[in-house]
Formats: sequence, C-alpha cells, structure tokens
Amino acid sequence: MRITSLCGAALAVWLAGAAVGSLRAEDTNAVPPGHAGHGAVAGEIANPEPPKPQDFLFLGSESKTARIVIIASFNAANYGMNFNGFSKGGAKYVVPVGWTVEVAFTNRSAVPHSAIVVERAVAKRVQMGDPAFEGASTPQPLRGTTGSKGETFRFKASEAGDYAIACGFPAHSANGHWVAFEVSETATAPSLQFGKNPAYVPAPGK
Ligand SMILES: [Cu+2]
Repeated sequence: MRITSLCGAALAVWLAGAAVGSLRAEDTNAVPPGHAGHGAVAGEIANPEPPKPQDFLFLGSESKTARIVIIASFNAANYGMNFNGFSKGGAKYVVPVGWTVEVAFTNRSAVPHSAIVVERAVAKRVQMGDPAFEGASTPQPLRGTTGSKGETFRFKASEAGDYAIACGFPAHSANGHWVAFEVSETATAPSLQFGKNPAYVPAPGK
C-alpha cells in the first residue's frame, strides 16, 4: 500500500496541496498551508506534526451533535492505512447514545480510502457490508476516493455499542485501517482518546 518511490516527491506535493485545499480552516490546522509538501520524502506523506485530538473532534452548532474529522493517510503509519495517524483501534471516539455525528473525511493519499461505521467485529473482515447506522459512510465506501476532494456524512448514533470507523476499501480494515468508535449509554459528552493519552473532551463553545 506504500506509494512507490517513482515520482513520489511530485506526487506527495500534489497530494499535500489537494488535502489542504479540501479542508475547511475550522476543521483542522494540523498541516498549515505552505508547510505541506516541504521536505516530502518519496513514499511517505509529509507530516511533521504529531496529531492532536483537538483537531479531530468538535461540538456541532446544534445541540447533541459531534463533528468528527477523519483524515486517511494522515501520515505514513501502517503504510498509510491510518485515520488521523492511528490504526488498529489505537484511537477511540466516544459519543453519547442518541447524538448526531457529522464526519468530515479527507484522504491525503493516492491510494483510495473511505470511512464507514461498522460493528467492531466487522472491522476485521476483508469486506465491509452496510454501515451500522443509516447514512454512516462516505458515498462509495467500497471504491473509496483519493485526495482530490473531501466528503462528509451525517448519522444518528441511535444504539449503544462498540463500533469502528473503518476503511471500506477491500482488505484495508482487516489490515488495521480502523479506529474505535463507541456509542455510550453513560457518557454525557463526546471524547477522543489518542493512544494511552487521557481522553480529550471538547469544551462547550468549541
Ligand atoms: Cu483504506
């Protein structure tokens, strides 16, 4: 899944520009415009900054709405098969049951990726089926898209349980391209945990 070194530098510059152009400024400042592409190493996605959870989870403008930013191939981790730099459930989103979730998805890589919410056990399969909640995937999760434009989707997290935000491109999720997504009966606010760090909870007004 690693981008070949052939024309990798030019590709990386193009990819970085495309990814930045498709992100709204309020969603993330993980890669400041102008920095993207500098120092790109062939075969790797330029990304000098470690991911910060406050760039990837926000409260929506409506009540009981969480906004999630998902960037496929955020960096070179897991051969690019990562969301926001994490794979194999290494990051975990929690939302209270009944909340609405808005997802802004972009892909920094030339390899197609997508995002689909599935039950946790399904993430280990080679092929994803339907999303666990109505509307809970990018438009064509099996085909995926490349970094040319972002995609958004919105769904209601109507049933508590252990889920995953997985890549629907065949075999990607089975190779670790998923992060954990929990719909909680007890949580009163959404949160995002990166690795073993304390979970980040966006303050109201953010
Ligand atoms: Cu993928």
